[in-house]
Amino acid sequence: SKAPMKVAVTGAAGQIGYSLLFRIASGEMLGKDQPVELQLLEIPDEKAQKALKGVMMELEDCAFPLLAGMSAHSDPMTAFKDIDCALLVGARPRGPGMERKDLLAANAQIFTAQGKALNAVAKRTVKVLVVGNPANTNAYIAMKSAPDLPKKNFTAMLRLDHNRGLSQLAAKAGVAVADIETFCVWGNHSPTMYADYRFATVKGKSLKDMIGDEEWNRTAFLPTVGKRGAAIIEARGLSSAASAANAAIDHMRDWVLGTQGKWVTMGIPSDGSYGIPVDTMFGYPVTCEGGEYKIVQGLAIDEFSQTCINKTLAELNEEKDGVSHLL
Ligand code: NAX
Repeated sequence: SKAPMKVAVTGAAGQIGYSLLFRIASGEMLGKDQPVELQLLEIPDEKAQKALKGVMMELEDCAFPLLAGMSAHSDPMTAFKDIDCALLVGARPRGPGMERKDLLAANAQIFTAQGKALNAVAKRTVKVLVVGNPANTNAYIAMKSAPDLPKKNFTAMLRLDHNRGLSQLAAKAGVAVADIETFCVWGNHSPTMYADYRFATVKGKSLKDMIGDEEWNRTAFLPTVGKRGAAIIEARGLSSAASAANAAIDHMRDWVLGTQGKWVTMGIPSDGSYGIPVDTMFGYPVTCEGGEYKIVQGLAIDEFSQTCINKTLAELNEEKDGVSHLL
């Protein structure tokens, strides 16, 4: 049987953690034949550590055959030791009256420290997924704080936006989600993201043609996907958790196990493709094979798409400027 893979999860006692850990331990992320060891990080706060212990008790009570071990941590230097994968979920939420720049600064502190710890103790091949918001900028900060690790090891989660888009499209066109190919989301995980179905197909037919209604893209589709997080909070009284955990599983599984040619969306450090400045953590259409992602190249960017891409890029640049003095 395979040697266990070590997976670190931060914010492990939070809402997303509660949906995420059980699925990792059951083999849904790394494969049904792949044992895992969970290295769980929470803030040192007594309540958080106690809640983490409770989650670990429940993990024990599932008797998952693939769960080869688990440990609780309050220091990233021990939590990230020798890990193969990191899911950085824990972040500082926006408190009442907190300004955007305070939020950026609080998170910059967390992701600088975690980037340094990854740099010091993680496996050199570690795959890092940042979920905690602002996800793209937090991933950028962690990458910049880990100069000895390859930049390509750092990614941000755009997959929830991708999956939200797929479901809206499937409903509109009256097709199965699984039949939609070559759809993607560009840019920042925020309402400025650009969900792009110009290239999407269903069984070889253009989804755009099937939908017909050109106005729907601007007036319904983009605003619905962009504001979906807020709509969930409005309905549930809590932010997306199970769907976020599901997207994290999808992202990491596809990165590790491959997409068999299928496009997915990942936030990755730009290599300059599509005119995005190098190192900007940007949502791109990618395919994955052999543990590596590759940007889908050569897509035509029309005027409307360029305007949307410019807008989400401007927001990312602004976030980057907001933290540059802290790096
Ligand atoms: P919760 O507040 O339920 O849980 C977060 C947990 O992280 C808490 O238990 C907290 O103690 C812990 N934490 C905070 N700072 C930490 C640190 N420095 N080290 C370790 N643990 C730390 O939030 P939850 O609903 O689980 O959401 C987590 C993050 O995901 C938030 O930042 C949220 O904004 C973000 N999201 C990102 C999404 C994406 O698509 N990229 C979608 C869902 C979600 O909104």
